[in-house]
Amino acid sequence: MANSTPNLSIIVPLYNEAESLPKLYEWVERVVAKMGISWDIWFVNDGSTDNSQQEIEKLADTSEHVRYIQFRHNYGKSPALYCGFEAAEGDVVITMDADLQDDPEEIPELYRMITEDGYDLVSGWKKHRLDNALTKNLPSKLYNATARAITGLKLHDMNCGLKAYKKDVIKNIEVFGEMHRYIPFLAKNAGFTKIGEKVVNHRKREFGSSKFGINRFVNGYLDLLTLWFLLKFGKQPMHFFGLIGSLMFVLGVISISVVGIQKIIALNHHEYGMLVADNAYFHLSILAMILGTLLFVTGFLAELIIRNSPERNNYQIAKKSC
Ligand SMILES: Nc1nc2c(ncn2[C@@H]2O[C@H](COP(=O)(O)OP(=O)(O)O)[C@@H](O)[C@H]2O)c(=O)[nH]1
Ligand SMILES: [Mg+2]
Repeated sequence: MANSTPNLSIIVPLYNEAESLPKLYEWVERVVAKMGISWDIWFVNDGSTDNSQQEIEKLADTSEHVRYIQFRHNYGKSPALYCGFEAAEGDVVITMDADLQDDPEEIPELYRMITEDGYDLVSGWKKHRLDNALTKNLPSKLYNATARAITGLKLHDMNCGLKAYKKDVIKNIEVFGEMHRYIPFLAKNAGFTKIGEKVVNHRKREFGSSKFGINRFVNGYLDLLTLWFLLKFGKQPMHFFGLIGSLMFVLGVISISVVGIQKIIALNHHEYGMLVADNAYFHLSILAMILGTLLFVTGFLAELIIRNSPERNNYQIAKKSC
């Protein structure tokens, strides 16, 4: 099997989940063995400081299905997925959390939805979530509502760790920073449109504790804004900065002209009262002109950066004749 492409690759990013790993592997193996397909499982150990690596190597010694990547230190879930996606060769790829909150019993149906129903990506939906209501479930609902509005994807649980992909998808997206929360959006932007959802069973955490606190939502929102901005103006920053920069500048010129004309008229009438420098509009006009110029220059610099980016001519090509 080592040389041929497996039908299924499972990727498990993990950080300090030693207690869960043996049970997780045993359960996954039990479920996948019944499917009669070739498969492997990639544990991406993100610099765990507990016994996770020993547990993984123990599993690798006894099973031909187990592969692993060990980071020297903790980089985050997105880098772990990035490396998993690079390494995995399965025609279908399933990602799942290591903490046994994702139910391995979901694997066959997720696999079937990709291979038979033709989905590019199926995202799990933890409809009955067994986490703390106040710190997890409520913020998650708000967050997903915003994500739906911004991304246009009708998913209820964008950040669910349990997802299935066609190989093409994972080989054509680049997960970086903390963008693992928006993989469906990255896939959509890469041109993969058949994105579905499956209600999945959610289990209570058996061992250890959650690694993501409330700050994930703050970072999550900021990342969402970045993504939206990149998608809308990433390739043409001048369309954004240039437009508001020019508008502000023109507004500044108009209002400073009005201030000047008013002053000339006043002088003609021999009214020497207010100095131009005492007129609030004078300062606002100058501010608008300076800000307008800065925004315009920012847009121009951004355009120059893009023109020099090695990514500038990266296009998603679905098919090409020889
Ligand atoms: N690669 C990597 N995985 C992580 C990190 N933090 C958490 N994880 C894994 O991501 C999955 C979900 O994390 P968890 O703490 O259970 O989040 P929760 O289920 O949303 O509370 C688990 O498999 C964790 O081991 C990290 O820093 N790097
Ligand atoms: Mg969890």
